Amino acid sequence: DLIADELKRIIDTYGNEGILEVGSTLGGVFTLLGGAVKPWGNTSWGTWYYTGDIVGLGDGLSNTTHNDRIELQKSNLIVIWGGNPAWSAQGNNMKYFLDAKRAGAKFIFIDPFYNDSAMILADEWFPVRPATDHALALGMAYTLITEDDPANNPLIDWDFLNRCCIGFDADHMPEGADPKDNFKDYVLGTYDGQPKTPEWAAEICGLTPKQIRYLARTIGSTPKVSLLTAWAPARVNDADSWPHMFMTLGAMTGHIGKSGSCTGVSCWERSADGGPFLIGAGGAGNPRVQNENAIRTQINNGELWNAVLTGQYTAGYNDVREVNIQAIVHDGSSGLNQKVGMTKGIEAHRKVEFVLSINLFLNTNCKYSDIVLPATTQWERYGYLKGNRDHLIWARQITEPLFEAKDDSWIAAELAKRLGLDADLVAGLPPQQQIFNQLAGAWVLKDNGVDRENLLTITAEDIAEMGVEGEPQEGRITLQEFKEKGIYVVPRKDGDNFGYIALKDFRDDPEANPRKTESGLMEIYCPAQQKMIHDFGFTEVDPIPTYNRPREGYEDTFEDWENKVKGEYPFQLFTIHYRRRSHSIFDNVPWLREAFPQEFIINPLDAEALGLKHGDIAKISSRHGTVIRPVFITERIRPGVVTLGEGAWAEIDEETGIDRAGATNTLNGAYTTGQGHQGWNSCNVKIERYGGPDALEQDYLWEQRIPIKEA
Ligand SMILES: Nc1nc2c(c(=O)[nH]1)N[C@H]1C(S)=C(S)[C@@H](COP(=O)(O)OP(=O)(O)OC[C@H]3O[C@@H](n4cnc5c(=O)[nH]c(N)nc54)[C@H](O)[C@@H]3O)O[C@H]1N2
Ligand SMILES: Nc1nc2c(c(=O)[nH]1)N[C@H]1C(S)=C(S)[C@@H](COP(=O)(O)OP(=O)(O)OC[C@H]3O[C@@H](n4cnc5c(=O)[nH]c(N)nc54)[C@H](O)[C@@H]3O)O[C@H]1N2
Ligand SMILES: [Mo]
Repeated sequence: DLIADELKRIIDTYGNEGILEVGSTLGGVFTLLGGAVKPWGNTSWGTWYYTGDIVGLGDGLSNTTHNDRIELQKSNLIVIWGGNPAWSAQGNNMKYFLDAKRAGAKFIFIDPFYNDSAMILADEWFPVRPATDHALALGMAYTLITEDDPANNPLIDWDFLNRCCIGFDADHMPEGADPKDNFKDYVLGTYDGQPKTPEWAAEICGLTPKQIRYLARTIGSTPKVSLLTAWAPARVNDADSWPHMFMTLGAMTGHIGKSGSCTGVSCWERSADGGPFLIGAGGAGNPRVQNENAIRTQINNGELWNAVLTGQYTAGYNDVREVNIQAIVHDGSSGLNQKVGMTKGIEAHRKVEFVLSINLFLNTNCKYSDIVLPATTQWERYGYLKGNRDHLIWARQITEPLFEAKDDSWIAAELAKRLGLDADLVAGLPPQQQIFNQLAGAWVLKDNGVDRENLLTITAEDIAEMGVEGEPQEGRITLQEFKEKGIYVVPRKDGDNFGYIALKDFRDDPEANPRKTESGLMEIYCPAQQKMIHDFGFTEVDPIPTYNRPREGYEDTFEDWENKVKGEYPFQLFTIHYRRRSHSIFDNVPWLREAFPQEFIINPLDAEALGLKHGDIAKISSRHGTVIRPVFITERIRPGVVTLGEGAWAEIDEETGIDRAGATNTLNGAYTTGQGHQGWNSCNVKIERYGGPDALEQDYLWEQRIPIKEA
């Protein structure tokens, strides 16, 4: 009743633009109510989101243009450029990398941190500075161009560049473009007077010129290379041209579309295994909730909290609009903790008239809410289906709902009733029916690799037992077997019909199998990308992948970059996805806190200079906020660079404003750049000694956020 009254009041007073919905479990309610303001902008993929596709590398498969896990075993060399599958892959995809290692592949890691994946796989580690990968790649491109000798030392795949790409050199520019604007002349510095030599790149990226040449020569001369990156290097301010650069490097070295060779993103559920899915669940079958008259206002994540505070946001190029947000609804979100600029975010939450959170736990936004509703966890619900390329998992309920927790659908329906909306439509089908529909629709590819068959045989008794409506059907395994095992894995072997060599059709015959670009080719010169970035209205890029100096990258650690005078924030922070939790989820679990401390990782040289000993408490400040955390000293991180796992639950001291928990978005500032992604791995900080180990109690000993201590 309280929530319904408050939402009504806000809409009556300020209109639908008075409500900001960060999350989606009440999506149907807001749609029927006439809409709410939504945040926009990619999180996970960084700049791969739009850029990978528009330049012609991405293929709609979540930008995963890498080969499948069996092809991976045929590579001579696997480059993991900013990726840590041991911590962040969904599932045991490290096994696929280990299979490749056992089959003889050599591994190179390009990462500021010698991560756990590198510890297991790496033959060589190149500790690049964060947010400088583009400069490194340009230095490599220079080496390839100047050292390539088709007869005696072939490093560049001219056949691929000439047949499959436009824009590499003056002879391959699209009609109407100035031939001087080609990539090769940019790298050589023909017209801008700045050759992008390994020496030029070294100054920015921190590898030596010798290392940069070695990387170029090795990748250029090795026959079969999987050139893989995860999303982290693209979650950097102003990195819109990075995917373009990565594609260009792959195209130059020709590691695209061949057995054992590929260039693409290998991350999360797609780590080490590219290609279309071989198995999948059916749809839940819920009716669509639609309302043509609902408002469509969207505000970019980078200026979301600022828009709440100032009443202005960017809607496109030269298009600043007014908005008056007076309610924030976190329906299944950790948006306050997880979006850039949390310090301003907290101010914004305090400024508005009403904040509601619906969550499984009392996370950060709950703390700054007027009303919190406890939702059931996945363990208290009927279950769900989830998978990856060759797995499907059926997770089933393990407990009845605890205490007062209610399903999101129940909450939405109860609210809808009070707002005079169609509660049944908003709630969707009963949970059993939704799961049944997904099971009945589950499919798996037949051995011929083309046709689908039902995954499950379902009997009339199964249907009666689930208490749902449906028809019996024939499939590969019985419902009972799937229920017992909880998982089905598509069997794989070399030579089966499920193998995947990304972009092979394109390489073999680009005319018959064009990319989805204007030219149908890979566009090293890409006007469409330039226009798209321009139209977002934040920053600009060139049609070729030129280097853009990122805000709060390495260069910004200097007050005077030309004369190399260090500034107030001399260190670079990147915020790794941490093994203790999934983003902010489970950060409250004391066992996990004890097992995987929220430590600030720093190199011994830096620690010594700062007078920090292992376990001391460091005070880390950026232009946007301050945290304190124990230090972990290790040579596994390069000097000048520090990391802190993202996702800790902020614990801001009301008096000092210091965050004791080390929530990284206390430090990450909000910027709007390029395509409106968030640049979490570009952040400048200063570091001071705060005290000895006793200056801050270990977080696993802290009192938990449990509001109801007794039943
Ligand atoms: N500094 C920094 N920040 C980052 C990143 C980074 O690298 N560095 N990474 C970013 C990335 S890639 C991502 S994807 C985002 C993730 O950002 P979020 O998705 O906001 O983060 P989560 O912590 O996963 O929050 C999900 C919330 O939903 C709740 N929840 C889960 N299931 C349900 C449900 O069924 N019903 C309801 N009502 N609630 C539910 C969980 O308890 C949790 O509080 O974080 C981003 N933030
Ligand atoms: N345990 C756990 N797993 C997760 C998640 C989680 O929160 N916890 N989140 C999931 C989600 S939503 C996502 S989007 C993925 C993200 O997965 P990734 O994008 O792979 O995420 P990260 O762990 O941030 O970074 C991977 C590696 O990149 C390095 N790195 C960081 N910045 C740079 C850079 O500028 N250049 C280079 N070369 N390397 C850099 C880091 O040191 C790290 O070793 O992880 C998923 N998996
Ligand atoms: Mo993500």
